[in-house]
Amino acid sequence: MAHPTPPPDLAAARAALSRARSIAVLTGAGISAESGVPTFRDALTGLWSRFRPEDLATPEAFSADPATVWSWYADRRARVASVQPNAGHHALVAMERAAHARGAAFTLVTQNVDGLHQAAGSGTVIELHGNLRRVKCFDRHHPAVTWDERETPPRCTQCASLLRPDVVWFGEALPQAALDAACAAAGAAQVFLSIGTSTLVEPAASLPFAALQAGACVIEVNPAPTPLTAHATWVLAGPAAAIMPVLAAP
Ligand code: BJW
Repeated sequence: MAHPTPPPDLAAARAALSRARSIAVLTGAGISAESGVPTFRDALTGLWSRFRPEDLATPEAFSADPATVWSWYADRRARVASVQPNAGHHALVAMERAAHARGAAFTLVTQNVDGLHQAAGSGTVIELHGNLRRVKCFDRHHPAVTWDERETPPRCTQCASLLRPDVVWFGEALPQAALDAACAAAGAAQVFLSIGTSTLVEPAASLPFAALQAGACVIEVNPAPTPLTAHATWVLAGPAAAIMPVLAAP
């Protein structure tokens, strides 16, 4: 039986990806939704529909109530430890391998803190907002490898400061090397793929616009519109786990 004709944006996006000599990808929470990791801003299921970010995802919140913030992140850490990458993550691994096989540059930038791109087998992953699986101390950023789960929060063995998740909270600077690499990739990309992000949180939200300004074609994969949608070259409206395998298929 013949394959159905793909919709025009999908066919055009596939063709652009297959020709591009440099591809940059930005992912957000939506790519992990089908792995069972909640997004932040989806109306019914997003974390921020139940919790206030200023109570949990700021350094001020941690200083005011470290036990609550530590426990909330400990729950999330336990949850991501039990989930698996989905077809969207795996499609990006295939896309990276295909790009490298034909000598094209491929840069994967993620806002996600769940480590699922690495679990799927993606090569270099630029993490803009840290990683939930890592822990560091609040005062001096000493990394912690083991800690006592009975303490909420435990203390740093080097300086006795409280331990916190190694993620980027509102008002905190992103890791400079990661941000520099992401900006460079956006500026050099011929095709920029924005997947599963609301395109609301800066500075990550500016990356697809920087790519557009530098002359890239921008593909958005998202079931809902975002501030990028009206500007994207091609919009693929739907869940990443369904669209990405089609986009990455040889
Ligand atoms: C699917 C799907 C499916 C669903 N398939 N898709 C300029 C202007 C205005 C404000 C600012 C600005 N510059 C800085 C700011 C302030 C702030 C900011 O951006 N605020 C805005 C919200 C107004 N930014 C910051 O504070 C940043 N820091 C900073 O700029 O510092 C400057 C500084 C410099 C020097 C010294 C000191 C400071 C830091 C931002 C940190 C963000 N942190 C979080 C929490 C991480 C830890 C944790 O996990 O708890 O990062 S917030 C949260 O949002 C998380 C995410 O990475 C981030 C982005 O969210 P994302 O991934 O887009 O998820 P959602 O839920 O928003 O969207 C999901 C999307 O998926 C939706 O569109 C769905 O439709 C879609 N979807 N199912 C595909 N199956």
